[in-house]
Amino acid sequence: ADESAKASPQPNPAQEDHHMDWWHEAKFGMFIHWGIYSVVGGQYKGQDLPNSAEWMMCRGKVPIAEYSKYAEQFNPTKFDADNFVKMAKDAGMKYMVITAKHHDGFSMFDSVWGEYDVFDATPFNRDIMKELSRACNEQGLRFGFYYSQAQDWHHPGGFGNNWDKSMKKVSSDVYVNEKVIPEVKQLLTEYGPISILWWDTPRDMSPEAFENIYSLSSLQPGIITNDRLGKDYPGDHKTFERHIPDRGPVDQAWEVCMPISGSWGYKKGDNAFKSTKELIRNLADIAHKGGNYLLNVSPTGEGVILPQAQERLKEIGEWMRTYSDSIYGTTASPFKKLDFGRCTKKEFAKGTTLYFHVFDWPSDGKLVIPGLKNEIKQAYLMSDWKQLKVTQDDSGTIISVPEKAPNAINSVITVEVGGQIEIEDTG
Ligand code: H79
Repeated sequence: ADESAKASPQPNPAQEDHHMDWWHEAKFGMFIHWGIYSVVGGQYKGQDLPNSAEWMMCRGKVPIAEYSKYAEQFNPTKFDADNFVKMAKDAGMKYMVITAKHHDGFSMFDSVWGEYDVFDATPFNRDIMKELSRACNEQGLRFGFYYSQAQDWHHPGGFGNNWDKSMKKVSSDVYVNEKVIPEVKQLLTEYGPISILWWDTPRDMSPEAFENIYSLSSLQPGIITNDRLGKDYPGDHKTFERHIPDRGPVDQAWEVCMPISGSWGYKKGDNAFKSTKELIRNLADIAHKGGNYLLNVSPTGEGVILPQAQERLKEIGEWMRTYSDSIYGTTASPFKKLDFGRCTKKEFAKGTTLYFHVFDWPSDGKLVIPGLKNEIKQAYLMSDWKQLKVTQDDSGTIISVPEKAPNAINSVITVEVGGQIEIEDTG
């Protein structure tokens, strides 16, 4: 008799929620911050403003009338939606989330609300969201919108602008009813399949406003939302911004978003690009902890993703071409801490596959897996499928590895074990 079949209750597939399956499988996405702020790259009146460049309107206390004029300079003639999507795909990313409207209130699509958008107010005269949505669909990448639902420094009912005294404030309900609702409705009905709605920076609004905004997500069945609409709206996943938590939450889905450089929006002279090594290890670290990685790039006012970013995406893609099986569809490490690196896993009916992400290759040719009690079926280098010798004793499992690391950043060793994972706590 099959004991395991008796022990676990049979799930009813009809009752199971599968809408996040693709997202968990995906693990890695591209975030894009792009707006009319990208024209000046974080500078105002010739001065570098501190912090992230998409905040320049606020940091510079730029009057609305003056800021709006940047639209006249927004003409990203070098933009090619197919190319953006290809870059993401080649890096191994499975989804894209882009700023449809950031806090500055400028819509990067042909907005139903008015003329303050990329189609009507710029010489570019194209609907960037539509082009990217189409390109993602054609190339098989999931597509989603970032939308700043509370902060809007342009609308008199939006939150955040306390510097432009010429503005006659109206209630946030007016703002929500005449701008947020129609725009989000438009984004969810006229732009093809939308997989993600990524809210940002919640503020107190009326319960009706929250409910009306929230209910829009039903326009795209299965859409995934983050936890930043409001405190009573946990969404489908938790968002961590700019930092990786020490330990991922175990009872909910979560994502780390992070700019590839120092700023979300394009910032002139930003040299804080993270190294390819840091980025690949971040991806492994986040997967080890059970989360997703949403990595941001910042197109310029001309529509170019900087060579520094392109180079890193390409290098991540090269690593992914060999090692992506150790990322896609994996779940969190059963090991709390591994001195040499990280671990991800996949569970199957007959056993478990562990992927050891080795950051520090052992100089003595012995990779020690502390406390692993399972019978090892096989172990091999993911780079060339070369079988590795395994011995097991009281200290745990020891895998004999070649002298030289196959990959200087992260070499993955695949270990197939029988049954469920059993680890003796080695402290
Ligand atoms: O879109 C990106 C940020 O612009 C947005 N979220 C990510 C995804 C964001 N909005 N607010 N915050 C993040 C947190 C606010 C940080 C602040 Fe500041 C610190 C606001 C004022 C001081 C950063 C530093 C922005 C201006 C100075």
